[in-house]
Amino acid sequence: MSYLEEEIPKEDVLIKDLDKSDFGSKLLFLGLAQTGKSSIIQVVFENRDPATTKDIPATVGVRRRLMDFSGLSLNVYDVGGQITYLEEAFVDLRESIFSKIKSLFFVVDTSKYGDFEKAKMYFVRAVKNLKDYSPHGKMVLLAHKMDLVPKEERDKAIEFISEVFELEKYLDIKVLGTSIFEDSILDAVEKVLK
Ligand SMILES: Nc1nc2c(ncn2[C@@H]2O[C@H](COP(=O)(O)OP(=O)(O)OP(=O)(O)O)[C@@H](O)[C@H]2O)c(=O)[nH]1
Ligand SMILES: [Mg+2]
Repeated sequence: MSYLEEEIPKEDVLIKDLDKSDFGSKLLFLGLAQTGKSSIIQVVFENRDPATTKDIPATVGVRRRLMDFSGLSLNVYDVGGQITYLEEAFVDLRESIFSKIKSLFFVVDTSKYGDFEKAKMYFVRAVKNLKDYSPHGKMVLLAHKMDLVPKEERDKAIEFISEVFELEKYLDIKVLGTSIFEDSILDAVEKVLK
């Protein structure tokens, strides 16, 4: 029996056995805690009202959701950003998490300059793992929560993030300013999935 014929839980599942994950295009959301990963997933793919995302609990472990979006079947992985879960994803679950990725969204809270260096450590590890396990996977850096940055400072914020993350080293990784309260998040996801 193929995987698709099995009962696939459509709702959120906590990942323990990742072997049977061949369904649709795999997207991976990574980033430090509270940067907005689960909010993005729920607003973009599940039409959640952005104003209600404050109630989303911190993600425990790695969650996977199967969904349809613009005619695509998606297999969306949401890794809890607390250090324990990140380490679990980068070490114990590395191969399962980083294999067969179509798009990796690395999410940074643009308003939290103080966290950039810590985020960068995981960013660099994510780049390496993607290269090792999904060489054709595409990665994008989301300079998220842009609504918290005054409009006239947004270009500067993007420039600063590009410098801190040394994006000149990774010519295929773009940085996109996003917010769940603006069209920018949908535009960014559509651009990456194209
Ligand atoms: N201002 C602003 N807040 C946002 C945005 N996106 C998410 N948030 C808020 O950020 C907080 C954390 O959101 P989550 O989606 O739970 O963050 P997470 O990255 O999934 O966190 P972990 O599961 O702990 O890794 C919530 O209060 C959201 O409402 C955004 O674009 N702008
Ligand atoms: Mg979360």
